Amino acid sequence: MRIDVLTIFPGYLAPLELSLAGKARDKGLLDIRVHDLRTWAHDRHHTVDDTPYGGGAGMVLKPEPWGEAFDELGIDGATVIVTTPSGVPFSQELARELAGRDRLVFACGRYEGIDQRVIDHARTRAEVLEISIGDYVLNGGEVAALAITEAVVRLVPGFMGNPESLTEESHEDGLLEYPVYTKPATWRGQEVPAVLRSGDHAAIAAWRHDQALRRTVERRPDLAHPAQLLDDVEVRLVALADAGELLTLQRACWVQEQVANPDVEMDALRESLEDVVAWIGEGTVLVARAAGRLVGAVRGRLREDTWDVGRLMVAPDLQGRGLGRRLLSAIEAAAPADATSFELRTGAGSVRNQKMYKKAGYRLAGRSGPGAVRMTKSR
Ligand code: JD8
Repeated sequence: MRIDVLTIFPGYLAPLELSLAGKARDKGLLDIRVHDLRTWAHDRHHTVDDTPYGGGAGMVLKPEPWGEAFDELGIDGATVIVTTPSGVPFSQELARELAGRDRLVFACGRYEGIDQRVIDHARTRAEVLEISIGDYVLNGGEVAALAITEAVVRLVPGFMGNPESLTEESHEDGLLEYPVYTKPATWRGQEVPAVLRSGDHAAIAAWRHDQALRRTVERRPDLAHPAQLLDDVEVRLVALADAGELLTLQRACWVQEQVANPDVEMDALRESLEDVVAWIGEGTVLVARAAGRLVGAVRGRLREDTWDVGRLMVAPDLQGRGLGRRLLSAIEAAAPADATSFELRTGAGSVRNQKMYKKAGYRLAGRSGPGAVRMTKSR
């Protein structure tokens, strides 16, 4: 792979000499060339910037030096990477894609950026990718070019001494890294987790996966597959602050119920936020949260000696994974001593719900108004 970097601060790319890229270069796997853009600014001061058309603060990098640099480097057919805060997010997936390219040309901007015509012109000759390494503002594109280069080069076949290690990494298998330890076994009163010294590889693998999952759900719920979110669910009493999310979840869940039971009038679909605020103050209401998201809820109210279970809801994308059963068990456990039986109502057409309730020991106990059924269970 050949990598050219165009910048007005070539010294910023010096680290490429040192690290992995340096070794790849020695192995002939990589040809990295860093170019000072001022080489193509021919006035006495090698001017590369000027004031912005339309006014405003700062300076803009002039187009001419870039054009000449592109001509001399021959960017035709290459992949030009413009690092910019307005670029597409860089990712391991994009790194894998770029690792398959033969030629990358990094255009590192400074000041307020590069004259847009440079990028539009490059698009007529090469694949151009505008990439950002994160939602924060740097002073130039060099640091991003360094980061992208390291992430890409280490994926180039033949580069990593042990390509195995690539598969187990964060963002490679969708989970964050598990904690790592080395000798000594005890340090400042802290022990290395015993499982890691057990020699039981299955247990070690399970522990590592569990640790990686916990970290991912806690730190990067956006990376966690919805199902994985359920590995870390907290079930607690409702708080007033939950009301808005509860209303939203209720409407999402009862749209499904309405579809399954078209002739049934669904109060839950017609309730306002005020209605929800009112009923979360009655009886017992439990909510389930995973990675800061309200993913389920249920309520219980005492009617004479019956614990009336209702508004059992699980986020549609998380249904069928046992959270409903867990919430049902939790609300039953919360029933006051005077409750001698449990009762709930569901749509006559809600086959999946009825199946889950039957598994939980409920039995059909007749109709409950048009299109709805009652199900009861003795305590
Ligand atoms: C290229 C000029 C500075 C940015 C005015 C501050 C990438 N993730 C990222 N954050 N920032 C950059 C980045 C910043 C750059 C340039 C990349 C060229 N600047 C500008 C706009 C506001 N100054 C980046 N990749």
